[in-house]
Amino acid sequence: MHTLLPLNYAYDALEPHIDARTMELHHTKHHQAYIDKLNAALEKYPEGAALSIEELLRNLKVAPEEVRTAVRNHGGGHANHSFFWTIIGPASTSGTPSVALVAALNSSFGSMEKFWEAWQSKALGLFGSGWVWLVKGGDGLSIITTANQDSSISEGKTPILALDVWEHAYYLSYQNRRADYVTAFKNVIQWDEVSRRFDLSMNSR
Ligand code: MN3
Repeated sequence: MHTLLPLNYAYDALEPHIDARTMELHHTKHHQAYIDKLNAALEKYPEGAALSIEELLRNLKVAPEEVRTAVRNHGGGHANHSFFWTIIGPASTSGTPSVALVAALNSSFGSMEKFWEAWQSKALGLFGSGWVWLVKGGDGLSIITTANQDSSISEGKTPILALDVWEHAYYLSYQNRRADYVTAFKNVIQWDEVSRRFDLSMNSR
């Protein structure tokens, strides 16, 4: 059984960048619903119930066809949100990216400014609901998007940074102003955690 873990900060801790009501609904309603529907799907896939969420998403093809879409959507929703909660937090603890991560971003994108331009462009260009990711793959660092709740893990990538661009993540405060939400997101990134994820991705390949 997958369960909803508490956040390690209060729902209002990200204000004014992300409002408390959005955080509470997003965590207790949206994320919880993905978990409930994943658990329901796994009742019909006991071998999958024994796997970690990462193993499930890395091996979607082995899931029986009757539950594969549910595992992809709701397992992805669970994994994506679990990851997201760890890389955002209070602006007061945002910090800065590690020297190694900055060097890698400069190498891959030309400069931090160009990295953020590319990030913004991907976030605004994503039609409908989905996620923007900084990932490590066989070809190094890249920014990718996934539709719906598809996980970058299912594409064989290791996520380092992620942004939920479903409207439920920002609509109460930002309505149609996705660009303002993307800008606000930068204030609440927890760079120590993102830098740790980057280090792990470098050591795993
Ligand atoms: Mn969401």
